[in-house]
Amino acid sequence: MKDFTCITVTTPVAGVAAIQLSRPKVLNALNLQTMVEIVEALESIEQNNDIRCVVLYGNEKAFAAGADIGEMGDAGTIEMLKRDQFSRWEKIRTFKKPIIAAVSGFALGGGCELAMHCDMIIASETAQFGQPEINIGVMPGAGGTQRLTRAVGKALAMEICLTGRMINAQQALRAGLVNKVVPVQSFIQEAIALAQEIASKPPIAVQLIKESVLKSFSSTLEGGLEFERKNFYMLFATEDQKEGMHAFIEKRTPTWKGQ
Ligand code: DAK
Repeated sequence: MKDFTCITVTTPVAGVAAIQLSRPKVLNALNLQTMVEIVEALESIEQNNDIRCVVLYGNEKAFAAGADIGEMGDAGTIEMLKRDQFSRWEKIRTFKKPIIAAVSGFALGGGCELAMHCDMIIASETAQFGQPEINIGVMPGAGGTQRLTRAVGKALAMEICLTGRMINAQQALRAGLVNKVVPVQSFIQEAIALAQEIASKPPIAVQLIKESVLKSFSSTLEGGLEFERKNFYMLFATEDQKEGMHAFIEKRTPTWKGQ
């Protein structure tokens, strides 16, 4: 993996790529370069069959405190449109392999939205989530009003977006925004362990499960059930389905080929 300036990409264990946001001086504020690099890293990971799951994290103090305000303060509508930020976020949304956000400290604005683009969130005890855009005269622009509402419900989403207040890790857990709250010392390891577990599963089934769960956000129940059913039948064309079922019957551990 090439060297980046705003992120660091490693392979902490086989099958797992870890992307660390590395602009600690500005609490990992998401400037344009960071977004470009995240997309570039994900595109490369998507092509790499050895990587099956991704962990995205910042540091203890901040996952990301939002889009880089310094880059936006004087921008006009046309300039914002030309930056084509939405297509970058879109590429994260359509990434095929599971992504787990490991969040400690601030996940605010675009940072909270980035965490919500991920498929699961492991939070440290110090994690704080919020959409404080209201305090700087704007509003969430990368899915905050939509994904947060789906995750935590209308009442809490309204409160978070309209007041700019943050919620802590335990509140986020109760609200269903995060999967688990763990000590600060272990939030990255916990996320990597979860990613490693997923990386050990049959990859085509993993991909279709991710697509099917995400489909539930954009389809009717009927449409989603049909999508799920077709994906289910499709898996019977894979060698991994034969291997998985035969291994069960033969009482042995399956070996997945991703085919
Ligand atoms: N941008 C730039 N710099 C930031 C920053 C940010 N979002 N957040 C923090 N920093 C910088 C601070 O300016 C400070 O820099 P120095 O003064 O040391 O040079 C350094 O990080 C440390 O911050 P503080 O000194 O403020 O640290 P504190 O612990 O006192 O406070 C804080 C932490 C997180 C409460 C505070 O920094 C804060 O309120 N930060 C701003 C949070 C915020 O408003 N976030 C939302 C930004 S708007 C889009 C999609 C999405 C978006 C935009 C477009 N498209 C698809 C087009 C998203 C927009 C946003 O996220």
